[in-house]
Amino acid sequence: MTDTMAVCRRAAVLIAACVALRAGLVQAQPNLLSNGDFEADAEGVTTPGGDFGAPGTIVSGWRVFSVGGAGGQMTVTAAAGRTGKGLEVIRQNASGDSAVDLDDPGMRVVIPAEPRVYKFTVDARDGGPYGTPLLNLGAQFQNNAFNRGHGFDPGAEWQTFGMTARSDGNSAMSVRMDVGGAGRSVHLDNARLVDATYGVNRMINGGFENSSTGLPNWRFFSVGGTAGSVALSDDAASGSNAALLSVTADAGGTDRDIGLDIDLFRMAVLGGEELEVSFASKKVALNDTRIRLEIAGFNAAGTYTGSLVSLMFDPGMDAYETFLVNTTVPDHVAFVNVAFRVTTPGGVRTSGAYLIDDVSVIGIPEPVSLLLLAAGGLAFVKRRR
Ligand SMILES: [Ca+2]
Ligand SMILES: [Ca+2]
Ligand SMILES: [Ca+2]
Repeated sequence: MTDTMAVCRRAAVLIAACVALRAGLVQAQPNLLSNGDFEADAEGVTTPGGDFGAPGTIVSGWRVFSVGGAGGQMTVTAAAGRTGKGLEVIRQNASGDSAVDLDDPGMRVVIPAEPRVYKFTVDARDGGPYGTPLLNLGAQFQNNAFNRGHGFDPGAEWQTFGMTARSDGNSAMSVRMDVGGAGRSVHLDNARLVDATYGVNRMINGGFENSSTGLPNWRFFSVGGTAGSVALSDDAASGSNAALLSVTADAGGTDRDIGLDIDLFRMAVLGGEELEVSFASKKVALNDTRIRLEIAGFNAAGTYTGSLVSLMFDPGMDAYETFLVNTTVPDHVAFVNVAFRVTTPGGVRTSGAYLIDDVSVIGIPEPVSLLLLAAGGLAFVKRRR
């Protein structure tokens, strides 16, 4: 065998390893939270009343606390469970602070000491004596500048809410759930924190399956005199639901704009990384239109820095088509918005309607790091023999 052939054969083995690794990466990541499903403790376990701080001692795997007269109470109960038991969180007063979190030296999740992306999701519904207009989800880091939080309004039915965050390069992080002010309560279950740096869809509710009544983690916007709507449709590319974006009028003032995006819940990204973006779409209205995917970049301070992707697609009316785009994140970009708008073939926004489903944004390793990972994987296999 010539040297060239040997090199090629080795390269072929590595490429095969890369393909296998890539397939492996797109599998579910392990939940980094212990007792995220709240099944570890007995039915009826509850906090003591008054001020308390209980890292890992009342609700396994979590710190539950109430300070400054907040009147917090957390109870493990099947009544609060989506599957099995869940956690009921009540807060009586606006004063002080009360939450379920991991922000204690003995509780934080150990993570690699390098910038990575994490995805935190939880199932929630209004419950207990009050319900709540606000469920706060947060990610907490040693460098507070990296802390991130988003507010959601749970309804009567279970929905899955979530967020992404960039880690600060330190080796531990916390997540937090609370209900803010006075006279509020929520039922929580299936809290999940995964490393979403590679091979994990970072979109929260990208398949529109997180709710049977609405589109949590999305925003429909219509400003400047435009008119339209977004609704769940059961004409889905996969699962039970898709989003139906209808634009009935795109005329009005100079500030007009209309579409579907995640601007309130921008996705965490890493400068320099490569993203694979895909979505499925089907045209609904008869007129000759396009659907435009726009990925807008923002720096760590939240300032818009330019567009990463602005492309028009032309799916047919008979069946869903899936579109795939790769993009490299500029170094200064820390968050992105993902937006869909309806345009003419010439790119001018116009009336029209599209079904959208299976929106996915996945970080993919660069070929070099993929090769290193594959080589590391092979070395690991060798060592275990
Ligand atoms: Ca459970
Ligand atoms: Ca509510
Ligand atoms: Ca779906």
